[in-house]
Amino acid sequence: MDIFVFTIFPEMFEGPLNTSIMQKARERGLVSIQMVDYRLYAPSKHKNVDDSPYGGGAGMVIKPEPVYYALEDRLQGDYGKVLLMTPQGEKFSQEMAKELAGEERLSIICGHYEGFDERIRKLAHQEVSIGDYVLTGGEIPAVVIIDAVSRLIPGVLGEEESARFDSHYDGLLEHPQYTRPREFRGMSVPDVLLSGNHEEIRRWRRKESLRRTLLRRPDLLDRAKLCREDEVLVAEILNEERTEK
Ligand code: 6GU
Repeated sequence: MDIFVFTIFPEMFEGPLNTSIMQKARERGLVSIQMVDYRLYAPSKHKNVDDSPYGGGAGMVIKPEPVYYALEDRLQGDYGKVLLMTPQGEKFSQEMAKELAGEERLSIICGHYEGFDERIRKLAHQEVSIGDYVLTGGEIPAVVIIDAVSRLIPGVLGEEESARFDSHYDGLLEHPQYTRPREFRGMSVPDVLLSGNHEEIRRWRRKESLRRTLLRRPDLLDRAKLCREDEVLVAEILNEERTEK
């Protein structure tokens, strides 16, 4: 996949996209990511990318020319899927990440501090937000999207890791995990995990996954597909949680 990021702060991408799994994915040629500083395309000699709003008022607005010129110059007519990062966009989700992972090229436009001139929106196929809070710019949201999409590209995660997520991402939260030591500061690993009984371990994990989801994210449980065994486990959990209190 080819990703182009249009930003006036390309340095904000350096750490996250040159570390760990993202770095490996880029080195292996599974994802190509290019940052384009659209300030270089500003028409004035002072290279300003923003200006005050027509009609007056506080704040600044990102001018259309730098963004249009940057995309025209760097994308050579192949824009791919164009995303505009804005708190007014559609909320990013795992489902959206899956859709975007099927694209050959993504072009991501980021603003900073200020709003976009409305004509910039015409370039975008989709406006995207990462959640209901306000950040200083679209750069961190763009990193979030690039990370979430890249790990779905075949080969980016190891075989084992992707299989783990495939089987686990059925809309439930993960069950508790333990590693050595068996006891630490009076906190011990549940006996069932040391039993060697694979069927019991599977059932325990499923149950604790359901318990965590029920207690922390009941909204997810409404959408998850539960089998007959799950319904039995949920009934057990509700009993246990009732008698706990
Ligand atoms: Cl995409 N941009 C900004 N500035 N704030 C946000 C956001 C985007 N998504 C959530 N908050």
